[in-house]
Amino acid sequence: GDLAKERTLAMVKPIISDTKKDEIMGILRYQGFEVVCETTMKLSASDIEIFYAEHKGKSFFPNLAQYMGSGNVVALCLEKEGAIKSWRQLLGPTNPETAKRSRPRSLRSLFGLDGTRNGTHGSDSAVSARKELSFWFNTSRVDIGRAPAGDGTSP
Ligand code: DGI
Repeated sequence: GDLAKERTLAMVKPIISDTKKDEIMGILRYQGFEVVCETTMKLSASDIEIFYAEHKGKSFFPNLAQYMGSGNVVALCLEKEGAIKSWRQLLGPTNPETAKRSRPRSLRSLFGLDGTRNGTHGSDSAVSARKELSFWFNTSRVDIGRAPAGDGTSP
């Protein structure tokens, strides 16, 4: 294809991680995503405040934090041409109820439980993919790509 290979951060969130992980791995491989690396961890409250820092203080944050700390999270570094946008498309809308109506075959439609417990995650941009991959993985071992110009990390 014409698109550059990209890496993005995916998560299979609690509850779903115990029951639907293998099914989701099958779907993502069928859709052409390569799993570069994978780890499973139960996040602490402070981990969740770091990962979801942009949402701290919002009305839904307590529910989000409770859910994300309620069990294992599977984190995946996925690679594909145009991976960031492609994975967001496979996820579907943030709210599973919306996803069921507009994108019935999306992962959040198929596996999400409600607006908080939507089951799966994907980075929404190249900047957040770098940030989120570096949260989960040792960046001296996992190539997370070049820093976009102007974020202060380029030479
Ligand atoms: O990038 P997304 O996960 O699609 O969405 P986001 O970054 O805006 O929000 C992060 C997570 O927080 C989302 O996956 C589910 C939860 N969330 C977002 N907006 C709401 C919400 N949960 C509830 N209950 N209500 C919301 O409005």
